[in-house]
Amino acid sequence: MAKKITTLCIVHQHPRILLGMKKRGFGAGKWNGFGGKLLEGETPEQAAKRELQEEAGIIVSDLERMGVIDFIWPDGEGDQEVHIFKAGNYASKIRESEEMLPLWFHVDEIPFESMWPDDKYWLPLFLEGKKFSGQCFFDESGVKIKKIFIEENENF
Ligand code: 8WW
Repeated sequence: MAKKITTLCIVHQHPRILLGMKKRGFGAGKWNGFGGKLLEGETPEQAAKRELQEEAGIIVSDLERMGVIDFIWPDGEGDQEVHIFKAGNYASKIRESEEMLPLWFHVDEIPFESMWPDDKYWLPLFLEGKKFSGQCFFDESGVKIKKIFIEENENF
């Protein structure tokens, strides 16, 4: 089966970032960026913009592609190639949706204990403006990462 391509977008207005509490579906109960699957014919950037509008009610024009991570699961079913974007300015007003409850966090108070366990490895790179790529291998429970490899890549 082909690996799913998904997106993740975090609004960064230093010293704060916008995250959302996922209210249902995959990753429910975790704080995360906004994103999800690509619709047919969409580029990752187009999908990231659409998901920000659907999930947080905001419109962004400029996205910076910060990294790509392969999430690899034991059964192969949940494998994803996630394209991670940074947004700065946005238009319209942030609103809650059925998927997400958006909230600003100070960069020194990011709720890593309520986030996917890999995020603590790459989010600091993201916040420093460094580009990265990586692979994260999960066990069945999704709690432990068996192995992780993240690297900065100037040629990304
Ligand atoms: N931060 N998976 C993208 C997504 C894909 C499909 C449906 C959302 C992870 C983060 N996000 C995700 S999935 C986000 C909804 C992760 C494993 N570690 N870390």
